Amino acid sequence: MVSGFVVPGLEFLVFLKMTIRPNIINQYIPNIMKQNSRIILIRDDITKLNVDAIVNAANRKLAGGGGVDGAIHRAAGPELPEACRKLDGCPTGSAKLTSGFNLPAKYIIHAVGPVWRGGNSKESEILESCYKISLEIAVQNDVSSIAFPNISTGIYGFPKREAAEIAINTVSSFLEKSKQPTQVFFVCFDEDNYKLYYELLRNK
Ligand code: AR6
Repeated sequence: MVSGFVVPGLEFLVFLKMTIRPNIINQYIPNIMKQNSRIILIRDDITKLNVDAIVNAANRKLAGGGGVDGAIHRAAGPELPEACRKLDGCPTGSAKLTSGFNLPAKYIIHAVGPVWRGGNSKESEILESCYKISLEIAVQNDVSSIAFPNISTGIYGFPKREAAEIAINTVSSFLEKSKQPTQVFFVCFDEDNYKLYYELLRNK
């Protein structure tokens, strides 16, 4: 946990913490909020969050896998692969919606990020598209609160700083133009990503 940054509205953050993950109140308090409190940075396991939708870092077959995809499939239960099969895959840079099944979240938005191939294969545009299309799907489905993992920064090897900048800029631009979603959580699992997001959001 990074400390020493004064955040306005701490009481609200504690309330928020209880709302999104009621079982573990004291483990952390989300500690950065931006864009009039609509962007919130937390370090947690995305499968535990009680939000309207969580985003999955999926593959084109929507077949499940390792990383956050594996964690989501384990937590959502056996109905999820069945629902994914019916979607018949998803192009890279796009996203598709399923129910959250056994998750606290109502929906899962499966976004397929780019594999990093050195930076000259439109990786940045494709990653931006993942965030944008996920947000569009959220709006179409009345999702008020959505949580993003750090798409493509694990097994797919996208450089973390560049990915964090793309994620933050894309979400910020979207929120400037759209009243929904009202809350966007950036959920970091590893320390590197958490520190990067913290630094980028604090300086924004
Ligand atoms: N909650 C939140 N974030 C997590 C969790 C979790 N429970 N577990 C890992 N992360 P990755 P990718 C973070 O590899 O790079 C799969 O096999 C992790 O720290 O999950 O987009 C798919 O099927 C990292 O920052 O996704 C695809 O084939 C971030 O999630 C492929 O991996 C993304 O890492 C997708 O690779």
